[in-house]
Amino acid sequence: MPTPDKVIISCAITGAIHTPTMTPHLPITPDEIAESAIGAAEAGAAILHLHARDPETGRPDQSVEAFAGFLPRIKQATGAVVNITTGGSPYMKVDERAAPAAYWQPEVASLNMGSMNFGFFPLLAKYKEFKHDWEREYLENSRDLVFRNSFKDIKYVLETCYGNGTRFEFECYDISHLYNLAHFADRGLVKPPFFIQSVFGLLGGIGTHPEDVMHMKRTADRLFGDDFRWSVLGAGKDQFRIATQAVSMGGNIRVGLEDSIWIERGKLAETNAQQVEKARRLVEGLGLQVATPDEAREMLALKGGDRVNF
Ligand code: KMH
Ligand code: ZN
Repeated sequence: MPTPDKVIISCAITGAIHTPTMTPHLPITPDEIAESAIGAAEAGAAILHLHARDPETGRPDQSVEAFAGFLPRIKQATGAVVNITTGGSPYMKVDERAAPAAYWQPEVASLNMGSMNFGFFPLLAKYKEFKHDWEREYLENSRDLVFRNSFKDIKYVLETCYGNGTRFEFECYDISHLYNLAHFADRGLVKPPFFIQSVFGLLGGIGTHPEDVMHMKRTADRLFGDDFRWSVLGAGKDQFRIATQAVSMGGNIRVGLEDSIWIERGKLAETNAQQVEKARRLVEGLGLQVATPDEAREMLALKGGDRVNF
């Protein structure tokens, strides 16, 4: 993998793991998602990874129309690359999950590269009561949750979005997911450069030990050589430790309230921009530069911000 002189910062604005009770700063309504995303772009995020939520209950909403309230505003206000999730919530089926990316035709969409247990029930222990009825069962039911991404599911997402010129943020939660990506690459179903987002610290995926990060990187190096651009996200409290290790190894980074609600130990992040600013300081502190959206487009061979359906 070429060591980029520029570092792409992605920001994942709201996601589908954290629930409203966990932090008052989680963007939920279209206005909150738009404002938070614009703030993150202004702070230096070149790529904005977006989910949608029900504005009343904060529950993940993967309907096409749920994204209409913020996609145009984000596009008009920033030059950032829009990355729409095809992960939705891990409880959803792949056709529901892929629908928004298929319709809105973003430059980038996430693509989850393997099935896995997806346990966010440990979060239950931190909260005595919840604002909304759905939250407790959402977390509790993850004891018996398999986030399904069969080879057929992955191919479905590829076939549904590839024709639109959408390229992918390949979410790899474990070593086997890299081999799954290699399977599709070897058959010419995905084209390089591969934007590999290595996910650390989700219960059900690889851990957060520095050796885990090294192993993910060296396996990707061996499988993809110069054909991939490595990014990492550390879930929860490990977000910035993992980011620091990865940037020092030539990696790109993803932050955002989707993946961690914290800005430092025991202190809630009040905005996504706060985490992006911290990531920028980390990058510049190492003498590297934060990539602009157009530099990210160059590095990832993206189609351009105007060739979308919003
Ligand atoms: N929630 C992240 C750990 C997706 O949206 O497709 C991975 C993710 C998946 O962002
Ligand atoms: Zn996501």
